[in-house]
Formats: sequence, C-alpha cells, structure tokens
Amino acid sequence: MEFSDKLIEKLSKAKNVAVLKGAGVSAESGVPTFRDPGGIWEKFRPEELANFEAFMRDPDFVWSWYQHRREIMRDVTPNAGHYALAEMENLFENFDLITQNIDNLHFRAGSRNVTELHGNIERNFCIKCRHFAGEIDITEKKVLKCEKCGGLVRPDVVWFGEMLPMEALRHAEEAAANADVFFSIGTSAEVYPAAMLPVIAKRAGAYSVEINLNRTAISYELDETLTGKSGQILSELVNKIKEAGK
Ligand code: BJW
Ligand code: ZN
Repeated sequence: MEFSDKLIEKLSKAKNVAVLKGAGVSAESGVPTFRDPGGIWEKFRPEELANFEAFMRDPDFVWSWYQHRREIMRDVTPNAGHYALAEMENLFENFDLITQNIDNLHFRAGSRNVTELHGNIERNFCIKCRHFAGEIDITEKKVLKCEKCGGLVRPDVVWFGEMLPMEALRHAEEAAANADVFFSIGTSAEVYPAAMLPVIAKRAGAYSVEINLNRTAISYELDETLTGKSGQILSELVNKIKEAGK
C-alpha cells in the first residue's frame, strides 16, 4: 500500500496517537463482525440479543449466544493487525488503543494501554447483587445462577440502551481530543457514542485516518480512508513509520 507523504510526516512528528478499533480488526483472526455479510447480526438483529430486555425475556438464549462466541474467541489467535497495534504503543510518546471489541485479542498480542468501551466477554456478573462470577464452564448453554444470591448472571458487556463505563469513555474522549493523529480501524462507526470519537478528534485538529475494507458513515468527515485489510495495512504502516526514523 502507498501511504501519503502527509500521513507519514504527521506520524513522524506525532506525540499523541489514538486508535478506535472495532470488530473488523479481529475479522482476520476468524471472529465474525456484526454488520458485514455473514456477520453476527445477519442471523439475529441486535435488538433481539444485545439488550437487557432480550436477556430477561430469554436468558438461556442470550447466554448461549455469548457462550458460542466465547468458544470462537477461545480458539482464535491475534493477527498481524493486533501485533502491529501492540508495536505502535512503543513508537509514540502517548498511544491510546480504544477498543469496542470484547475479545481480549489486543491484550494477547501484547498491548498494554487499552481502553475497553463495550466491556469484556471474560467477565460475568449477577444482575441482582452485582457479584462477579469466577471462572465459568463455557460449554454450559443454560444461564448461570449467582453463587451468592441465585440471581441471573450476565456477561459484563455493554448492551444497547446501557451507559458505557464512565471512566473509559471519559478517557477515550480525552485521548481523541488530544490526538495529533487519530485512526478509526475496522469499525462501521454506526454505534454511538464510540462513533463520535473520530469526529471529536478531527474537530479538535487531529489528522484523522480510517482503515477499513470499505468507506463508512463517517469517511467524509476524515482526512484519509485507507481501503483494505487492517492486518496488512497496519503491518506495512508500522514498517514505514520505523523507516521514517521513529
Ligand atoms: C474490516 C475487515 C478487515 C471487516 N480489515 N476492516 C440514534 C442515533 C444515535 C444513537 C442512538 C440512536 N438510537 C439509539 C442510539 C444509541 C445506541 C446506538 O448507537 N445505536 C445505533 C445502532 C444507532 N447506542 C447505545 O445504546 C450505547 N449506549 C448509549 O448510547 O448510552 C447512553 C444512553 C443510554 C440510555 C438511554 C439513552 C442514552 C451502547 C452501545 C453498545 C453497543 N454494544 C455492542 C454489543 C457489545 C457486546 C457484544 O459484543 O455482544 O457492541 S453492539 C456491537 O456494535 C458491539 C460493537 O462493539 C459495536 C460496533 O460494531 P463494529 O465494531 O463497528 O462492527 P461492525 O460489524 O459494525 O463493523 C465492522 C467493520 O469492519 C465494517 O465496517 C467492515 O467493513 C470492517 N472490516 N473486516 C478492516 N479485515
Ligand atoms: Zn447475586
């Protein structure tokens, strides 16, 4: 991929770099995305599964969907994109990786400074007494009951209509507002408030770049869209940044 001189120059001078990433970054590891053909939402509409009312209506059904996804996530490994993002952490004074993904692949690739906006599938808590469950059997399709009070246990992820973790969102907004260069990678940018972050960054003066297979709802607001697979583009970009003397 040819990178613009402008992007490489911006990156060589950048102190603060921030990234918002979405399901597309894990697609090359074999984790289905939400809104692409063959993605998770093709079989089930989001409102059928990723909200509290759906869970209360049919806890076993929603729980079994998360268990199925846990099994997928257990069996996959980070891809070139995750490793490139982990490497980028060492190339800039401040590098913030803000993720909408709940799959832990960024940690497994070695990233440390990660802000999780939509929770983490490995944690589960009781909806009645908020007690966090310990390790669970991910093959059990019937919803887990709390060991303290018998309440229903749910995954610690953010469903539609729920607030994002306040401190994570605050930190993400601050990173976006302070970024010299901001990347939006592998996200359709259709879910708010995460989708606001690239726009916040752009409006605060960041050079704003999208990496995606396609243009998205926010492409027109940004400086560049690099079209292609994030794994390949990010590895090439890291090499280019290093060649430029970072
Ligand atoms: C590749 C690639 C490759 C593929 N390389 N690229 C109207 C207007 C504005 C907002 C709202 C509204 N009505 C309701 C809202 C709010 C709502 C919202 O945004 N709805 C929209 C759908 C309109 N938001 C919320 O409810 C949020 N909370 C909130 O707003 O609280 C405040 C509030 C509360 C109560 C009352 C009032 C206000 C919460 C949102 C929570 C989202 N949760 C989920 C599920 C998490 C748990 C789980 O995983 O099960 O988060 S939904 C799902 O979407 C998941 C994802 O993190 C999120 C984003 O998806 P993502 O990552 O962008 O994936 P895709 O599939 O959409 O895109 C993949 C992209 O990758 C594509 O573009 C591909 O091209 C690309 N790609 N392969 C590069 N190899
Ligand atoms: Zn409980």
